[in-house]
Amino acid sequence: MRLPRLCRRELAPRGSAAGEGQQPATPALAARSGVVCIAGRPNAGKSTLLNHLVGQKISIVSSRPQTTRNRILGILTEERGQLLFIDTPGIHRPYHQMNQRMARLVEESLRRADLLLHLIDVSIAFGAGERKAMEMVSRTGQTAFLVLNKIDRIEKNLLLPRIDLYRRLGSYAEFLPISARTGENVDMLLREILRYLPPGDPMFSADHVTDLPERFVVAEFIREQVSEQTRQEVPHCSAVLIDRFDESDRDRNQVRIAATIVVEKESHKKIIIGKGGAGIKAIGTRARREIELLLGCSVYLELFVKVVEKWRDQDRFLDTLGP
Ligand SMILES: Nc1nc2c(ncn2[C@@H]2O[C@H](COP(=O)(O)OP(=O)(O)OP(=O)(O)O)[C@@H](O)[C@H]2O)c(=O)[nH]1
Ligand SMILES: [Mg+2]
Repeated sequence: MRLPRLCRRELAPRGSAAGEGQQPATPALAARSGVVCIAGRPNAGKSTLLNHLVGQKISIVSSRPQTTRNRILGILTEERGQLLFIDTPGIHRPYHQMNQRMARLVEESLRRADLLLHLIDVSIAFGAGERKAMEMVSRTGQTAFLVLNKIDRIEKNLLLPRIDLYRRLGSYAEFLPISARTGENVDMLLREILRYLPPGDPMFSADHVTDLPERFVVAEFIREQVSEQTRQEVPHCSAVLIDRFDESDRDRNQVRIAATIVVEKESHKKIIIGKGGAGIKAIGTRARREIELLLGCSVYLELFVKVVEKWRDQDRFLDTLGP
């Protein structure tokens, strides 16, 4: 059996902050190493932060909440050490079996990490959901930072009262305001993380950016576009299955992919396909662009839509979705 190809660090420049176009440095002697889990409410910006930290898009981002459904490892290798960042699903009340699995995965990822980053969206008011997330983080007994994200969206004078509130309610080792989108203060966050981690050897070679197979990330990139192009419950009720991943022409710079977008109702299928197929065409065009950047070659992408009623409560179906 051929092992699935893993996503590698993108070495070609991407024309943005991500992808520096250089070989990552090998960690120096006595460099730091550890697992840092990023957790928090849905939509707090966890995946945006992970991508920014590793300098490459590996975790999907969407303006709709509850986007991430798996544990997404992002590896940062530099002279100061190798950090393994774990992006997790947003902490929310789980109704479906799928969401219960997600909640268990968050608990487990929190327990196994060396350091926790509890990320909050500072532009929204503190509420019961955030309190639950705090409780979940503090139950682990692990060292945790409170990372106040989206500072680009608020007046700076609102920051101190928020920090005070969290200082009174929780026990965090550090309070760090950042913007994962603009990158403001992310370097400072990284410096603080390194200060808290022990010296250790790298666990992955310097060109690894994640442990996820390309196929999985491709399915995620398609799901990201479903999430961005549809509304209300459709993003939550959609999954993507890769039917074909044909790499036989990869040396000629082409990969052929066929994938099925699974939804729960006929009405969702109609929304995804859109008027005269315009919806699925937009999803396909945008997803293809992202996949081409990921794989570094041209991609022929075929998309299908299928209804599987109540798939979110079917264990056997859920088993087919992981990386
Ligand atoms: N203005 C602003 N928007 C941000 C920032 N960080 C993330 N966002 C936006 O917030 C939305 C959610 O970001 P994600 O990274 O998908 O959030 P998440 O915490 O991973 O969400 P789930 O996977 O659903 O738990 C997206 O529209 C991001 O572009 C930030 O620092 N500033
Ligand atoms: Mg996410």
